[in-house]
Amino acid sequence: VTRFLSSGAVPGSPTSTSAFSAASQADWAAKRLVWVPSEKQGFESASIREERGDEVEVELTDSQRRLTLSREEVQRMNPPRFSKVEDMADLTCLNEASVLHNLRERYYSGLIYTYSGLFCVVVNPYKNLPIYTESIVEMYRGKKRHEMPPHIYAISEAAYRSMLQDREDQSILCTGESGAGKTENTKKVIQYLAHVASSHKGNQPSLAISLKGELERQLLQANPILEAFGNAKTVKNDNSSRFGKFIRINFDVAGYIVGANIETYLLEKSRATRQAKDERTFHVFYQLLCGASEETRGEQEANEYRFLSGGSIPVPGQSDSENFTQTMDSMAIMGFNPEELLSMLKVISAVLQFGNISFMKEKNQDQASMPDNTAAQKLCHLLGINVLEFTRAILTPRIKVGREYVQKAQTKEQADFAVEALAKATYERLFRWLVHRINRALDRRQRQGASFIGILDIAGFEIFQLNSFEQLCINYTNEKLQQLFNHTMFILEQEEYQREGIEWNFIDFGLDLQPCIDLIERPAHPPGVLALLDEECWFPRATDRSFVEKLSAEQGSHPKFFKSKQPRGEADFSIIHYAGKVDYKADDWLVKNMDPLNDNVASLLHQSSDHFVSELWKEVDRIVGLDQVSSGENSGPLPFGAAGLKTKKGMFRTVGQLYKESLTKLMATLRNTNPNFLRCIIPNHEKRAGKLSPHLVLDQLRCNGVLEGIRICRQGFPNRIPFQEFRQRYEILTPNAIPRTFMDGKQASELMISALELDHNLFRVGQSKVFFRAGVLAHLEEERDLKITDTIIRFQSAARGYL
Ligand code: AOV
Ligand code: MG
Repeated sequence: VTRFLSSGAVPGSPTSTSAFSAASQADWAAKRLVWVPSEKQGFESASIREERGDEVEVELTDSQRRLTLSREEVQRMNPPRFSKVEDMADLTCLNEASVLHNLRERYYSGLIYTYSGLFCVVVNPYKNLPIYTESIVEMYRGKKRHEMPPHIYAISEAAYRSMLQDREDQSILCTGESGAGKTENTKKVIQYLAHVASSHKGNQPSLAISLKGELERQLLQANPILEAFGNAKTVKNDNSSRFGKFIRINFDVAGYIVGANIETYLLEKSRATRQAKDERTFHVFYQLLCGASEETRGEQEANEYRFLSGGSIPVPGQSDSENFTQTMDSMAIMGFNPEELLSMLKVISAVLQFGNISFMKEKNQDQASMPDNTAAQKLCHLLGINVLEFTRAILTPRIKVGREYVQKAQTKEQADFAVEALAKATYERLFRWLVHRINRALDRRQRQGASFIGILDIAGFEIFQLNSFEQLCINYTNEKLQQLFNHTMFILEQEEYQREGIEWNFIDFGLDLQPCIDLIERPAHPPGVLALLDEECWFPRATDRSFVEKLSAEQGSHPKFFKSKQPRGEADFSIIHYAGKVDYKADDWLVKNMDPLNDNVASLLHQSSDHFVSELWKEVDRIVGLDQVSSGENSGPLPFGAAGLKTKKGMFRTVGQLYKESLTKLMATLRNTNPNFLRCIIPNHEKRAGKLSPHLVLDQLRCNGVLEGIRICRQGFPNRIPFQEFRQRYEILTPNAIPRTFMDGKQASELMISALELDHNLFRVGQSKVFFRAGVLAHLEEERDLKITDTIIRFQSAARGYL
């Protein structure tokens, strides 16, 4: 088992690795090995043959082919003793190639976790490794980070200890693209904490078996439930989270769990009604269709529902009917009662039934009609509303014109739109209720927590061919998180330098991201994307097009903004995010931002005879009615022109506003915590174990700031060695510098450094360590190797002569 945790090197310190003989080190030094770019492998190994000014001639190790490259293209290789290092900050040659090489070597040895200075990188293994058992949890319990190989448990442990010791709230932030492993690791954090911080075990020897308390058991069930309702199979991930979440676990002073709370963000509700090819809607729909009794689910099959675009698509290795049982079990453990379960299932069925309502165009008229009301009857039965009232509310809703209400016939398009919007809203409300209900179960204990650990699992940065409003929100979130990351790293670096008394002016790289964040969230002078979108939503006869025009007029000269060259081209505008340029298409943004609903039907639902349904629809005052959007010359289904608004502008919050507010709140919470970052990396897009696509990994390292972190590191003095270790390892290079008598570490190190005649710009001497620029240690290593080989050779010949 430990094979999957450690490479055999002594954890934490590459300098104590003796796996490489002096001879192999010397061999390495003589070859002058470097990494050169390679189409297939990302980088491949080569040795320098000749250097001519800015050019270098190299020979590829594998093919012996010779190449001439510019000096920037070749990256120095680390000495062999740095092979598979657990912390990449220890690498002396800090470059992209070495980082990739190290991650790859470790990955192929089943070592998926690697530190990079202050944060941790994990590469998705796509297979179950035996590293998450309770005995491994026990191994990490109470250990310091450097005492054990890198692991999500080590991060959880560090967060837990630091919460207890420093009385500071903690956060664990998982980022990475779809399928990278954020959700899996989130679950491991909870598993770890539920195990080590349970008040129901361990220190009570009377309990023979380790029984988890009810709270811990419930906490562990929260994820399966949320996944059933909020996850779906996408082309990228068979269990893709279609919402973001922040799980906050509260602890008492003694470190026992006293409760938990879950905050969710931006459920992708459109999935409830439409799915792309080869994708599924939320798992729970299939679970219901496969697992529930006929009585509960009705008699229809998956391919008879229009909202299940692909019919029944199985997920490899998963059984929907078994998962149904598990979901139901989890909800039972969570304390849901049978009525609640049945009510939820009915609402899920209702969402499907919405899709089976179909409208016709009346002859010679624009007006919609509903010739067959079978589906509507089923729907209304499930939702406890009157079918005639429902039909009227859909086909001829009452709309306020001036001071009076009139009935206005709807077109087929309008009726279809209304039904789809209602289905999505119903599902979203069900999801919200579910989260609320889980929170009630987890947070019911009255005891106030002393401190908390928050675990964030959100969608990572997304760049598709064309990107919509959802991607803007996701990328905006990632932009903010990256800013927090850069800022944190900067603060911590700065503190370390200060502690060591080193003069160094660090630049806050968090500031680099501010212009892009402003471009999105700035309220005015000039307004950013979200503010302009809001403004346009209230503007008469506004369209997605007029929004793009205003945005281009206001932000056209912003350095992070690009207006599309062709006005009707593929993209409408582009934003230069920290992770790359993203092309956005503004179709339907006004509708997505306003999220209008047929408020006639909403009021019916609010008055439903079914208590559960009326509870779901109790807040109807925030709805923007369909009547508040009038026809225009737009391409979207419902062009805007906010005529005669019933809902006052001040009361109503747009989707963008709500999102910005919840994000602001989240960031404020995170800023008050000590953040621990986990960067999840997807190794390939085929969901395959044992395959690492180098360019895919490099792209992610670029996006998630690992390489950026290294760039920042390189500006300072990334390698640090305690005085004692420095002297032990390199005194061989300065044989007569230090007197034989006792001397303190700092003084000895200073004498050695002056004997080494290092340029002052290459090092700093702190209070307990020597700090070096990137690459200096590699140089010292080479020198040391030559010296040792030399000594060995002399010793050998001396020995031979002696014989
Ligand atoms: P995500 O959360 O980052 O994607 P997941 O955590 O759902 O990704 O991981 C995707 C799949 O990869 C899982 O269903 C597992 O099969 C596998 N996997 C990930 N991490 C591990 C691991 N440590 N050990 C074994 N298998 C793993 V998304 O929610 O789509 O952004 O939106
Ligand atoms: Mg996920």
